[in-house]
Amino acid sequence: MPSFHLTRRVLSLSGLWNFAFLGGIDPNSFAPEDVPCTRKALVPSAFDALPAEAGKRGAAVYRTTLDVPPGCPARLEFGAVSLWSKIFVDGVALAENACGYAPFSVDVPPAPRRKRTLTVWVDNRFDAGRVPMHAEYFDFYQYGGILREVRLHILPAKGPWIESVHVTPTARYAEGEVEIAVAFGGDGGLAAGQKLTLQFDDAPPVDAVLQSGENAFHGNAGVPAPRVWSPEAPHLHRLRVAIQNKSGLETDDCAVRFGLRRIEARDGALWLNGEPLRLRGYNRHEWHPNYGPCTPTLQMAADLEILRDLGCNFVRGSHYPQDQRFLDLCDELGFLVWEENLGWQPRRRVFASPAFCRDHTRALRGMVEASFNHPSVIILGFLNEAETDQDYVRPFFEESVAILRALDPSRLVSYASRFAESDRHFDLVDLIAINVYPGWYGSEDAEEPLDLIKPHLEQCFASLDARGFGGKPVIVGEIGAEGLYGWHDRHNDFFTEEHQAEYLRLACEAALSHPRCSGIALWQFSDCRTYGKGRAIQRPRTFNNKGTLDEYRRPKAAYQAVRAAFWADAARCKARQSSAGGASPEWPLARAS
Ligand code: ADA
Repeated sequence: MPSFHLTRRVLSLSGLWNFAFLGGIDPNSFAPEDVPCTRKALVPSAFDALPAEAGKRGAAVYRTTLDVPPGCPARLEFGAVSLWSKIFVDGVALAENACGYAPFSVDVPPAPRRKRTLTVWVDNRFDAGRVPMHAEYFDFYQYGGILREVRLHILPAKGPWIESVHVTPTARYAEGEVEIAVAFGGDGGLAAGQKLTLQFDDAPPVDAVLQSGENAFHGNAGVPAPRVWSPEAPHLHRLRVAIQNKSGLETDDCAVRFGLRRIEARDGALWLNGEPLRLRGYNRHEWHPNYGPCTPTLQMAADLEILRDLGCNFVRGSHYPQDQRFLDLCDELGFLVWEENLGWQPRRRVFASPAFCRDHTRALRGMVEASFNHPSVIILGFLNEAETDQDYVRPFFEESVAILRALDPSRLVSYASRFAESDRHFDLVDLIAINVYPGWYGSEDAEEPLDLIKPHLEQCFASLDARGFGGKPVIVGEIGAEGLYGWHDRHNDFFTEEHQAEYLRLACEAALSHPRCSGIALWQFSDCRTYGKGRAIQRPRTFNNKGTLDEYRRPKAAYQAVRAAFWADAARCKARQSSAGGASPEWPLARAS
């Protein structure tokens, strides 16, 4: 959950803003306050998902008024602005951002007046120099606009304020032990006479022990009446942190929600709270034809209800940082999430761009910071399907893994690879994720393409063991085939619902019966828009039609096939676990590397 506050004033800026779509102009050739914004646009929304600008690319301007008490600093918290954006307050450029899905924040310096003008330049044109993290060859449509909520934080005129609160369950999470890290912003640390209080749930607040002047607090604490978080019982706790002045008045506060749980990768398996874990789920794009990437919370909740009905406990948030509302729902409903940074089959020339490396790191940091306290997020990923069969990606991958581990050592790090048998960097990750499409891509010469699925998966698992990765858990990060909703044909050939259903049935069977498989994320939950350019031949309707549901969430024939496979697997895992006393799984078989 984004932080919540009782003392600090935090305003959601959701609503109608003044707006202008300018098309193909160079945003740097205009002073933002000179642009007349004669229309209104809803924030958050994607302007090019709505009828007037559907499918258009170009620059747009959003403008609104901020109400900031004179002399107070403020902070703007942007959930996501896509693709490129530049933020101005009172005509002064304060920040630029070039990762369309990553959260970021902008500090607004104090001013003597109350009314301030916020102008956001947005540009959804592809430009390898300016927005190297985005490209038109991706297999999902990238929209423009202020895609997620914007919040305005009013900060205390005289610091310090609470910059962040991180709660990490320790190895003694079941007894309620957590590690707390609070960072202060503003003038540095607490002034003489100020103190920091910590309050779990409805327990009385306690004083944190720290020296005045220290600009951070770090310590372990015990959650009173602790309850463990799990998919079956997703209990959440709350920590509220406040700064009090010497008269006992609160000058700032910040509350976060967290869960007591522990995720581990060891002995070739995944373990949640000390029990073997099998992941069953889907890759999901945040997308709906009516709203583009700005789906209403109701749709997110409906999607999770469908996933639950399908027997899933897992969502891979492909291929970008997730909307905080979605993660909140996953926390509350008990779903496990792989969250990843934006990246889609980046090639060599992309890695050569210093701007790409800078933006990728920024986005990685923004993602980890925003999601730090979500118990649902168990895996942090980056760069889907880079050329990891090559050595040139190594320094970048080493650095990204190191950044993730430094920011958050409590979660597993991974990337999805399309080189199951020739990937050169699996040694870097905690969990191996292989994306495979046997019997779909490259099956032109096969007599019976569906017969390729099982042997291919077996070969991938065997090759991983043979290359010394037997000690690492493996999941199938993607597998799937297209099926066009409503398309039936006596031949049951490619693109029919029946072919897709059989494909997914065989894929689930082959993966979930394999002793080395810790889970599967099918490609994909629901159909989504992609680009015609270059891909139109493979992508009827210019949609990626590998959804088990179509874009309106109407189930295809594959729905029942997956549902049967997932529920049967859940029952099998449960039976095995209880016969093994929960501690020693028959699957996945731990193999020495
Ligand atoms: C890839 C990719 C997905 C999607 C899928 C497909 O491996 O990661 O985003 O494009 O294949 O449908 O081909």
